[in-house]
Parts: sequence; structure tokens; C-alpha cells
Amino acid sequence: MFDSLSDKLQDIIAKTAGQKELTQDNMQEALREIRRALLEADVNLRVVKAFISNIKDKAEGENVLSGVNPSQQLVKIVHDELIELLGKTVSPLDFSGHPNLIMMLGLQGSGKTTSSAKLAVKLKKEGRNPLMVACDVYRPAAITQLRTLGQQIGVEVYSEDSKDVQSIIQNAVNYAKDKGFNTLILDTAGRLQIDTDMMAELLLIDRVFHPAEKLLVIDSMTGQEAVNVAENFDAQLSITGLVLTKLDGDSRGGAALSVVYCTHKPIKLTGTGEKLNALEDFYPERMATRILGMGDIVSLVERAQEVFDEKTAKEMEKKMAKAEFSFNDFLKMQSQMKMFGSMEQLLGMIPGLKMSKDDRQKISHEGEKQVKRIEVMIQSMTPEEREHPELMNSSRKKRIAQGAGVPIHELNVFINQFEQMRKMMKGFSDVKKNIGSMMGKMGQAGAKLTAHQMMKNMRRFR
Ligand SMILES: Nc1nc2c(ncn2[C@@H]2O[C@H](COP(=O)(O)OP(=O)(O)OP(=O)(O)O)[C@@H](O)[C@H]2O)c(=O)[nH]1
Ligand SMILES: [Mg+2]
Repeated sequence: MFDSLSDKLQDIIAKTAGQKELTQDNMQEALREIRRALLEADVNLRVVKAFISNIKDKAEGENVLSGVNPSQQLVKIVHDELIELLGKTVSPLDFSGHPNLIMMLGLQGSGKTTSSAKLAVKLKKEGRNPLMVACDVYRPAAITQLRTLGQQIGVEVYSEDSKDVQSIIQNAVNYAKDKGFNTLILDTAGRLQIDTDMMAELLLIDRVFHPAEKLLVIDSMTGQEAVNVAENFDAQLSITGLVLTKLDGDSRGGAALSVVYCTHKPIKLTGTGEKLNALEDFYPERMATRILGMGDIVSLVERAQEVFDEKTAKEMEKKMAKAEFSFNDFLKMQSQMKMFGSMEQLLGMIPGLKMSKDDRQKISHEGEKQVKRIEVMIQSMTPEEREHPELMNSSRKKRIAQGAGVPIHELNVFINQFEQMRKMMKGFSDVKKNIGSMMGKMGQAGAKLTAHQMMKNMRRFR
């Protein structure tokens, strides 16, 4: 699943490597190819259009970050857009109902019964006490199928010999109350296509019992039709979520990518095999990373974005030049440095620095301890003192040292160093250049490290 789309996207992005900027021209070709790849993967046309237009907007509005190249940045943009498409956040199941009802619905053979059993396994593991209810009273073997599954997984099945689904569910609810089951999974009947009888029955169940979850089970091999089915079910029943089954199959996957966009309903679970433990929560971000297969680059760009906060850097430059640099700015700078990683990682990134891992750990341990003490000292200052270091006098110092729990001479040493730093900064003849090159070097060091990992991990990235 997604293999072919994944390969194509990676190829397209590889082609943009080596370009200096994301421009309208060089993006246009990449966008055309991404569009084609998505359509070939069976993604719905409407979805493709929205996807491409969002990428275009984002790519054009983006400044090129130092330490990453445009193709890496494009990976991040496509990745973010995929997450958006897949529903952004994880959507847990709703267990707020009284009684707790989870209704499984969908077309024939989509995987309702199997998913019901898989879900029961999962809920049991999570400490719930599920009861499966056989609501498919039409297909002769349906009840037996559910009972067999129930036996395999040690979960009780409630079934009756009647055709009255409403009364079966009512009796099952009473039975559950009696026996202490706290969640009922309703395995409903499927039809070849959506028809009025099936819908009428589902609507009746919905109206009478108000299940907290109405999960539409969709076979991801269905292709484009999946979108129509999902939209139709949702329009009539207002489903609460989707279960995508057979993700282990070799379909092109585009339909799966389209259903969330078209219904605005989250994928809550995915079926990834015939075994009864093959049901997983759905994580949009993990799926996006799987499709693009470039997790390393995405985190590299994220780090660069966090760290290279250009605005903050510019602000600081100005303050430094005027010696307005305050304790607050000092804290800000510390936290920006930290975002690059631990001190040990930073030492490890410095080209040409030969130091054993043990030494690096020792030095960074001491360094990090020191940084923490400084942070505590600054935090013990009043907001006014933090902004105006010139206010510092001996009684203030005494109070701060006491508050921070450090000896007064330690605070003195820090404040002296801080003052020296302030003076030195003012003395920089070309502050901009210094800051710029410092940031640039750090960015490059980060990029180098990941480039190395990239070579190791990434098959197709050139
Ligand atoms: N490979 C794979 N097969 C699955 C998955 N989920 C279901 N199946 C298979 O799909 C087939 C149909 O599954 P069922 O659970 O019986 O489907 P259903 O929706 O209950 O079907 P009806 O009751 O006839 O409407 C079975 O052979 C399952 O083993 C999955 O995630 N992966
Ligand atoms: Mg079934």
C-alpha cells in the first residue's frame, strides 16, 4: 500500500535537490508531477486540486531556511499537507455513551465482522469488558462467523434467532447491564451497495439507541467508489469515524487518502491484516511519514524552523548593538541553543573537534548543570531586574542569590560575565555578520549530520 505513490513522490522531490530557491518556475514542474502521482494513486480529483493548491501557496510563501535546501523544505511542505489531508490529529474512540455502543457499518465484505472482533481484542487489552452483538440477521452464516471469532478471542457474543434487530439490541443492552459488560460492539449487516432497506435499519438503530460511535468500515482496495460510499453514508447517518481495512493489501491507496477530506470525518482505526490483532489506531503523522518515507528530513527542517527564528535573531542583533541585551534575552538565547539539541550533540557536530564520547558527556554534563544554575538565578530576579541589568546592586544581589539558593560569589561571577558579554557585544563592529555566520555554521553542522544519516537511510534520495 502506498509504495508506488511513495516512490514517485520521493523521485520528484529528489529532482528538486540542488536548487537554490523554491521559485514559481522550479516548483511548477514538481507540482505537475506530484499532481500526476496522486491521480495515478487513485486520489480523488477534488482532493488532488486542493492538495496542490495548498502546497503551492505554502511553497511560495516560504522563506528558504539556512541549513536546509529547497528540496528538503518541499518534503516538509508535502508532509504537512499529507497530515492535513489525513486528518491532522489522532481521534480516539468515544466511550461517553450510556450504554456504550459502537456500531460497525459498511458495504458487504468491507471487514465489519473481522474489525468488530479485532476491536473487541483491543478493548479487552485496554481493560474494557466488551460484548459483541450479532446484528446481521440476514446472511445465514453471519452469526456463526461472529461466534467463532468470539470463541477465538474469548469475547462473548450476544445473538438471537429473531430478525428484529431493534429488539435484539435492546435485549443485548439489558443483558450487558446485567452481566457487567461496559461496551457493546454492534456488527451490522452489509449490502452490495447502499440500499434503502439497509439504510432504514441503520437509521432506526441510530434513532433508538444513539450509538456514540458510528464507524464506517471501508475496504481500502475499493478505489474511487470508497469516496461515494463514505459521502453517502455520512450524509444519511452522520458517521463518527472511519475504519480503513486491508491496508496490508497492494491497492494504490488514493481512495484512503481521499475519504477523510471528502467526509471531514477522522479515520479512527486501520485494519492491517487478517489476524485478529491487526487493528491499529490511526496516526496521521506517522502515515504521512510512511508515505513520504523521509522522516529524517522532516525533523531536520522542523528543527531549523524552530531554531532559526529569524525575527528573534534580528531583534537580538539590534539589542546587542545597543547594549540593551537583558537577562531575558540571555534566557531566550539559551533556549534557542537548546533547541539544536543537547550540548553533547552540539559538541559532536563541531567539525574537526576530536573528543571521545565520554569526554563529550562529561563536559556537557558539567555545562548543562551550569546552565541550569544560571537559569535559576535569572528566574529569581524580578521582571524589572531581568529587563534592566543596570539595576543590579548589592542588596538585590543578596536577595537573588538567596532565592536561587546559590552562594553570592557565584551570582557575582555570572553577573560580571554577563556585563562583559554585553560590552563585548556592543564592541562588535559588524554584529550582523557575526551573528549571521554563527547561526549559519550551526545550521550547516545540523544539516551535515542529517545528510550523513540520509545517505545511510534513504534509498532514493540523491
Ligand atoms: N488482509 C486483510 N483482510 C481483511 C482485513 N479486514 C478484513 N479482512 C478480510 O476481508 C474479508 C471480509 O471480512 P468480513 O469481516 O467478513 O467483512 P464484513 O464487512 O463483515 O462482510 P459482510 O458481513 O458480508 O457484510 C474476510 O476474509 C477478512 O478476513 C484486513 O485488514 N486485512
Ligand atoms: Mg459481517
